[in-house]
Amino acid sequence: MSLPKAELHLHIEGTLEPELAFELAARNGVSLPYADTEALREAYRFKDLQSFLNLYYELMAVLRTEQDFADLANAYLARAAAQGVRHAEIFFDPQAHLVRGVSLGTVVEGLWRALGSSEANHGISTKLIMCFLRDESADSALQTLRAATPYLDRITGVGLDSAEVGHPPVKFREVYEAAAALGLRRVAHAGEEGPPAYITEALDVLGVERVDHGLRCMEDPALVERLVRERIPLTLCPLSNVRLRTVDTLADHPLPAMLDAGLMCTVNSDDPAYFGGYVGDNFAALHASLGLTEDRLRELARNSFLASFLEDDEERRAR
Ligand code: ES4
Ligand code: ZN
Repeated sequence: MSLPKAELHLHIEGTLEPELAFELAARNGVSLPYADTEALREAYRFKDLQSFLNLYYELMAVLRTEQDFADLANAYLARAAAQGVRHAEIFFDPQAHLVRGVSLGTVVEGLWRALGSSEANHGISTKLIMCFLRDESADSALQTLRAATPYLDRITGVGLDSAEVGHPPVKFREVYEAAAALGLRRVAHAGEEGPPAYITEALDVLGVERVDHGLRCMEDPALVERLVRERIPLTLCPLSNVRLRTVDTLADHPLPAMLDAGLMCTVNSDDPAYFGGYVGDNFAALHASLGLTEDRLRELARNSFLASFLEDDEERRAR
């Protein structure tokens, strides 16, 4: 699917393909507990979000240097370009690297080596969104925000990810207030595995402009009505939902019902190396399994630019 589109929900660490993981492991003298890429791919059968996160954090051990992060981002951008992505708002998880002794500077400078030349090399404009791990403390998130001070010119916004249930948005009220005061845009994962109340809380307490996933809003008609009225974009990730067993099959995905309800939906890949495809693959799967028409797919692609953090002039150029 090469419709021009923006990708708004993409964890850069989730673009680590098995081949690159082994290449970086060799380069950095890191040993992986898998014999080869085949054996690693065998581990990609997840029963829920946590079983995925365990592997996601484990494989990050191979990411050590600026060049590793640059190579990771370049590989993503090349694949995304081939699937029609013209703009990407890219999540990264600094705390997952800080605990391994990899500094925020290494991560941001490394990613920037690729992002800084992305328009020229791949025809993709980019923005960076720094995520806090919600299963870590609020204090750790605040320290991470402080550590990002030297890099704020390269960071557009903040997000909230990792294990959702038991870690409600309100836990991060203070850090989101601080982020807003710094002029950062705000998003958060909510309603992926967590209840609709987490979506409401992300809007009311964290002041998010966009909800990542938001799938479970469909359990609360009053919330759906609000999201429609306020035109809050949702960054849906259909193949991710299937792989993490949030929906049984793609044919059961509520996306058509969500569009019918008037929700501002976008389609994204989340962690494409783990979930069976990049954003164009998600579009193609929606067409194949849910019979979404060309018009609907075009609407989704258009929404992705409208829901982006691009300024009007940037958006015109990207489209
Ligand atoms: C994630 Cl699918 C998903 N959900 C929550 N946190 C994440 N981090 C990376 N992928
Ligand atoms: Zn995600």
